[in-house]
Amino acid sequence: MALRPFRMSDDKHGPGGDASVATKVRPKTQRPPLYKVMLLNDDYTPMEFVVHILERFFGLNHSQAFEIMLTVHKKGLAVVGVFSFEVAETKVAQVMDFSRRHQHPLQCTMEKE
Ligand code: TYC
Repeated sequence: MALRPFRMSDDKHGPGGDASVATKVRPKTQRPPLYKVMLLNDDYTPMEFVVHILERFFGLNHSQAFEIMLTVHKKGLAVVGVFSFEVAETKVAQVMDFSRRHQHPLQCTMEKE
């Protein structure tokens, strides 16, 4: 064949090209979306139970846990943490299961940040 077809890889100036002009390559990486995990207030779940949940499933110390519990109690809800989808989903499930097993109506939800 006298002529071969032109290929994009022949274009040394295009993306990923090797032209001798100094160009910065910035690979476009997508950050995974993050999810807020929120606790909702109710009139029945004991405060100490909520504090225990925050210590047990979110690794908060007692005073951090107490503070967030009070914020939920006063404001109606609070963000407990921000996680990847899978971790957020697991935290919500753990809180919901544990609360239900103890017959408390505590609600935990997640929302894309
Ligand atoms: N409002 C509850 C009470 O007075 C305490 C409470 C706090 C419940 C936080 C849920 O997510 C919650 N016992």
